[in-house]
Amino acid sequence: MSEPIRVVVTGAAGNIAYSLLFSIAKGDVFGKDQPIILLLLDITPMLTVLNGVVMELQDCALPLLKEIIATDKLDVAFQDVDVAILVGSMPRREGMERKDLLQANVTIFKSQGAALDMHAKKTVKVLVVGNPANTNCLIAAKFAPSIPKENFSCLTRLDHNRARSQVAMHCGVPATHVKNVIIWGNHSSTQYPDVHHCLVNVSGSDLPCFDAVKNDSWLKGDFITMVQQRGAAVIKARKLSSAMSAAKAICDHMRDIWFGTPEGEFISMGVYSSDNSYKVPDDLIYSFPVQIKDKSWKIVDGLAVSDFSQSKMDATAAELVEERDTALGLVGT
Ligand SMILES: NC(=O)c1ccc[n+]([C@@H]2O[C@H](COP(=O)([O-])OP(=O)(O)OC[C@H]3O[C@@H](n4cnc5c(N)ncnc54)[C@H](O)[C@@H]3O)[C@@H](O)[C@H]2O)c1
Ligand SMILES: *[C@@H]1O[C@H](CO)[C@@H](O)[C@H](O)[C@H]1NC(C)=O
Ligand SMILES: *[C@@H]1O[C@H](CO)[C@@H](O)[C@H](O)[C@H]1NC(C)=O
Ligand SMILES: *[C@@H]1O[C@H](CO)[C@@H](O)[C@H](O)[C@H]1NC(C)=O
Ligand SMILES: *[C@@H]1O[C@H](CO)[C@@H](O)[C@H](O)[C@H]1NC(C)=O
Ligand SMILES: CC(=O)N[C@H]1CO[C@H](CO)[C@@H](O)[C@@H]1O
Repeated sequence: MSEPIRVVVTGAAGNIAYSLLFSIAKGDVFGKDQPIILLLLDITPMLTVLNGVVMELQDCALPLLKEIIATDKLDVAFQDVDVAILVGSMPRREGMERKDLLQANVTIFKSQGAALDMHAKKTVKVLVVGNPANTNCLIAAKFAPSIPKENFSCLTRLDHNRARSQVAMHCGVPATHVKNVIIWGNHSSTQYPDVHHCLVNVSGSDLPCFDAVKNDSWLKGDFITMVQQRGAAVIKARKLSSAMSAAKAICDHMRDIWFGTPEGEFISMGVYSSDNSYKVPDDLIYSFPVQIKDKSWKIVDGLAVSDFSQSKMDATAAELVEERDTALGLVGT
């Protein structure tokens, strides 16, 4: 057995973490022979609840889980971590304006970025889930200048999985037979779920998605809005935001960072833009199609982009530019 790795999860007393921690601790992400030390961060008023989560993890009697450290202190939580999954963010309260929420959220990610900079391993892989995920991720990266920006990513894998599953259900095939959907941009209702490069395995051979689905108006209309608004639909039905599916997507995302993406396939994640790929402005965390090998990602280049697609990709980029500039003003850089 190898040395244990140290994995911190923030918002550890919350909804998503309740599903996520079990999957990580039983080996779904880092493999069945990788021992794990879990560091669990939440805010002081949640420590009692967090202690209940710790008891349940102990009661799972899992062989890979070597130690659990629950804390409300950033320096303890981020000490020597190999992986940081930042789930916790500021819950919306009655009467809070959008700007107040953004202020509250970016303040959290500024201090967590600074703590990563001081205490984490320089090779740490940081995944930001808490909303607004793209902008929070950018802020954390900016306040951790000693860690490469490439090591920061934000979650759009849930949107990716939603798109994949909708196409699969439409074609009557398992979700694993649908590959290379793309989520472009912000993790919000302006994201662009793109199936122009998606392939569907129908009776043994890969068909372009449009040929497999045989309903262009659905793919260019209702399919896109359904994926964009799926989060809101889940909240409306469940009175809580997506948690089981978010945890599954976090596991998929981190497993791909750790072990790489399958040959010939790409997945979606929010990563740092720095080479104007697909005309996306630099210095954003923007969701792109990426392939991962040896724990490094690369944006898939050379994909043909129609005018229809480019306009949607530009719109979600514009939203992120605006949010970044507001956020940077709020944290004072
Ligand atoms: N990117 C995505 O695809 C995606 C999907 C679903 C949810 N989300 C977001 O994930 C976040 C968490 O969702 P949830 O359902 O688990 O929420 P939740 O409210 O159940 O849990 C959040 C937890 O974070 C904690 N927290 C708040 N501030 C913190 C801080 N400064 N440090 C550490 N912990 C802190 C809270 O105390 C709480 O226990 C939300 O922002 C949600 O919008 C993102
Ligand atoms: C800040 O986080 C809360 C809780 O996750 C979220 O509801 C809110 O929309 C976020 N703020 C912004 C500006 O997105
Ligand atoms: C970008 O997406 C986030 C959710 O991650 C959302 O809270 C935010 O409002 C969006 N940005 C803008 C400027 O609308
Ligand atoms: C498609 O799926 C079948 C199993 O149903 C598998 O045998 C085949 O190899 C797959 N084809 C491709 C191109 O992935
Ligand atoms: C295509 O999808 C739309 C929904 O977007 C549906 O109303 C229509 O019946 C579908 N057409 C065919 C031929 O299945
Ligand atoms: C995912 C990723 O980009 N990881 C990189 C993090 O930084 C180290 C250097 O500190 C690189 O070796 C990794 O490839």
